[in-house]
Amino acid sequence: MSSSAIALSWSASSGAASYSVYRSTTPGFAPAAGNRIASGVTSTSYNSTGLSASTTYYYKVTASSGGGESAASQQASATTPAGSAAMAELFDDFSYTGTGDSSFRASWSLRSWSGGPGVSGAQWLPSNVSLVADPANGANKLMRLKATTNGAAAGSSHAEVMSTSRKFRLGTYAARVKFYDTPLSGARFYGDKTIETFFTITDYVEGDPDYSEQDFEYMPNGGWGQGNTSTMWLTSWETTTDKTSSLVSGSHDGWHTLVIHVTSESITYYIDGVARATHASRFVPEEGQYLSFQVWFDQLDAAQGSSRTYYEDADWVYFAKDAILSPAEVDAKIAGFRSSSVARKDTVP
Ligand SMILES: [Ca+2]
Ligand SMILES: [Ca+2]
Repeated sequence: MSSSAIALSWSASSGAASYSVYRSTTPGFAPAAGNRIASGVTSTSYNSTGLSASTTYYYKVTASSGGGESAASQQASATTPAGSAAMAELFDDFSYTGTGDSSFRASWSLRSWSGGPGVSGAQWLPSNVSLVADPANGANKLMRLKATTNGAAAGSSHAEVMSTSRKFRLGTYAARVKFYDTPLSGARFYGDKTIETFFTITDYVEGDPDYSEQDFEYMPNGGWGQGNTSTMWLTSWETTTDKTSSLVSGSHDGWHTLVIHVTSESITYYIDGVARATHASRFVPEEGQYLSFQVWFDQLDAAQGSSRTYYEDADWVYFAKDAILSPAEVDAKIAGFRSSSVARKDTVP
């Protein structure tokens, strides 16, 4: 045990295919999606990371088999020693005056170069990114990305915001993002296959054996073989040719907290505290990645010549290096930054 990690082990349960691990600082807690820190664990041990010093943590483990998830184990607890091992982390509340703000530009780059993905000939415009007041909280700012079209490639533009640093590999990634089914302006045409995203990515080099990507890609108007059905795609890439996708069908219009756990064994995607997909170890990135947001068109309804603008809003983004935080712990982290008036922090080396 260190001041930031506790090693857990338990006895094998007969018939168990895998285990889930739950953590809380509240004794007698009920295991739930929001306090799960691992699922699909096939060994009988787990290293619980991302802990605070001098804190008592409570754990429960469940076994999963073909028949579902077992009742939780007895509660176990341990208290971390005092220590100064601060976890490296990034938090950005997007509290900038505008995208021209030098502190914004130091951390984020706005794409202006053309090319894939998406509709060939569309532009990627820095002016499609702005900082707007949060209608729900006047003290809060949101980063807004827009994609506009008039049905023609030449009349279309996309948006991308990418971290200037490529240093994010193992750990917990999170963002609070608002997806929209209905355009900001103009009519919704289901032939517009719009993609609203939060993702991580290395530099794109065709054939690079260490290329990787972990994506939340929401398509409000369907696409990619899903007809007009709103679909969230959870995709991991290992090289530019090998990928695996998990689909969550249905509208995701509105605010969502998106979390990705990337360990040396697996990648797990959470939407609002619920684990939606776990991808195998070969998809785990070998190199540091960027954090990125995009809104773009994969296809256009070329029969419609009226102007329409699709969009998404990002409230904040967070990363904890080499530490796994449950979605509930991420929420507590964000609340802590805000209560101490931290709008941006980056201690990730
Ligand atoms: Ca890889
Ligand atoms: Ca914010």
